[in-house]
Amino acid sequence: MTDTPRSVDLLVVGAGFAGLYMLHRARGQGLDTVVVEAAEGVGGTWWWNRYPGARCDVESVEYSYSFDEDLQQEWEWSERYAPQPEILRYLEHVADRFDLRRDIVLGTRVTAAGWDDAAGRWRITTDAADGPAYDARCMVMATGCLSMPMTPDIPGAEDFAGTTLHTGRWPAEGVDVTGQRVGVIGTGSSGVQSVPVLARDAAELTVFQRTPAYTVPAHNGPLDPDEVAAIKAGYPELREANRQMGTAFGARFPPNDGSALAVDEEERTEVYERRWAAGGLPFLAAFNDLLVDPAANETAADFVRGKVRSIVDDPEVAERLSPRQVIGCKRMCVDTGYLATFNRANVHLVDVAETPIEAVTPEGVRTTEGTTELDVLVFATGFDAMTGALARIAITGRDGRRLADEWEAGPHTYLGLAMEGFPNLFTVTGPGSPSVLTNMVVSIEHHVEWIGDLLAHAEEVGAERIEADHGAQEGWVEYVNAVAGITLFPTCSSWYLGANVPGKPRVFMPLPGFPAYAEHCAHVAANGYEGFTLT
Ligand code: FAD
Ligand code: N01
Repeated sequence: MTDTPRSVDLLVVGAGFAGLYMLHRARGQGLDTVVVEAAEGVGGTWWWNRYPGARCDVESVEYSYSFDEDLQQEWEWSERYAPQPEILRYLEHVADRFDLRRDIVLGTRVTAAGWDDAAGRWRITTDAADGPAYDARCMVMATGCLSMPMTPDIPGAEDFAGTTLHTGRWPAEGVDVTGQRVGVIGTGSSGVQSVPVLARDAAELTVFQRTPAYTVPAHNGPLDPDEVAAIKAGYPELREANRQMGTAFGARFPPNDGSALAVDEEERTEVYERRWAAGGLPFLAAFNDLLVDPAANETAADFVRGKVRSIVDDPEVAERLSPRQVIGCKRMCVDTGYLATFNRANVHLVDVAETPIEAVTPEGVRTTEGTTELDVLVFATGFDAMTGALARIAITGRDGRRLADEWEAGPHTYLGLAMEGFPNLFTVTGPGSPSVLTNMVVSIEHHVEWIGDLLAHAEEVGAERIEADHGAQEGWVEYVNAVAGITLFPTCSSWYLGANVPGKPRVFMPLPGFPAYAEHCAHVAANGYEGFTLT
């Protein structure tokens, strides 16, 4: 670390969708801004997650920035759900197009940030041996909700003689599994996307499943140029509709405003069949009470279990692949041929809820039933979500308050954007905001613009410090808990609740429902940023 810190108006941590746009926006407001990114390239999620089959599950034409009309008109998406390399190319293009790279420091992890109250500045340290430390008037944590991979602590894992991989840290040069015996632990979205692709090349593929996932077909394919032309012609309207979040998700989820229980079984099944045929996450918008009424939810869950039985040839395998938890309670998966993959002779399913993993040995994975010998072991075991990346930075606010202590019993934020005790520090898609329950690009653009407006307002009124009030923050935490409590989300062990991380407090972290959230944020701004103290 060099002795002289680099002094900036704004330091942004992370160069994914959020960090890139924050830099562009802040520069546009005349703020001297630097982005510090741990990866060796821009792109965030799409730089790290290079596993075979990785792609978005919100349609590409919507899972993209709306802030620049020329960009959205000129960029051509190839498929309904773009594959990872294409989304990465898009974000690299954005970095080049808006000349962002000159203010992005790559390969550098922020390790600590401490608020110097006398100076009114953040003092920031990184892991760079020869780079500068930073000091900044403001900080924006664009560190990502799903950027800190989780590998379970399985005895013997370090002794495995073959290749060990995590889907969220897949090597850029790729991995050739041709003729190899591959094991995949985990059947969330990453497992569900990678299994069909790995199965094509591997000699044998064994899937170690603890909880079966609900998965709906993507029906992915090349985009129809006429459809794209129509979307582009109406892009401003489509983006605005998504921002209004009339459908609660920030993407075209044609809503059905009726209850699943208000129609007879025949009509209900017809609705589900239509949604299944259309594919993707809008399946969960088939009726308006699927995420609030257990009986309504069960009708959708039962329909999907019926599909599992119809696709998977072996009835015992189908039974093991049939989820029992509330549908949507864990993030639903969107797949390309996942269930049918289990009809292949080289694919095997091990139910580790029934026969738990005891250890990883040099040869493979040992369950209570025996050892599966492997050449490659893939952990598709997810992330320390929403707070994981923030928790790994030693953040110390006013009066020496440590974020780690403040969040010991679960994250406390105001609007998911700021924390009391931590002046001039903002989070994009932080806990307490809708974030992962939405099309995240819509949420990210909303947050970046809202933070940008707040910084501009502070400048206008001559304020140097912006801090959330204790009462506003605690009221917000209560509100988030109350809204989550109306839904079925907290009813199963999901990463939304932190249940996948040993010792993490079980608190439902995202806020369901964007429309009310966006309205609330607009109201706060219109009332002179009520709930914040500006001095
Ligand atoms: P990220 O893209 O996660 O970027 C955060 C960056 O911060 C990372 O590059 C990380 O290295 C960096 N960072 C973190 N801590 C530090 C530190 N201390 N110092 C320096 N750098 C740091 N969402 C959707 O809405 N639709 C989808 O289809 C979708 N598909 C997904 C597919 C996968 C495989 C995954 C994992 C997630 C997906 N998501 C999807 C969620 C996705 O994370 C967001 O859509 C979006 O990419 C998040 O952008 P971000 O900039 O907020 O965070
Ligand atoms: O991670 P996950 P992910 N032994 O946490 C299992 C986004 N995303 O990377 O459910 C055995 O969902 C765990 O089992 P259980 C999306 O938001 C999107 O797949 O805890 N198994 C589970 O099956 C998504 O939700 C896409 O019982 C163990 C799996 O590992 C989020 O990222 C693609 C285990 C983890 O699933 C995370 O998805 C990829 C153990 N010890 C990601 N520990 C798209 O499609 C964990 N598991 C756009």
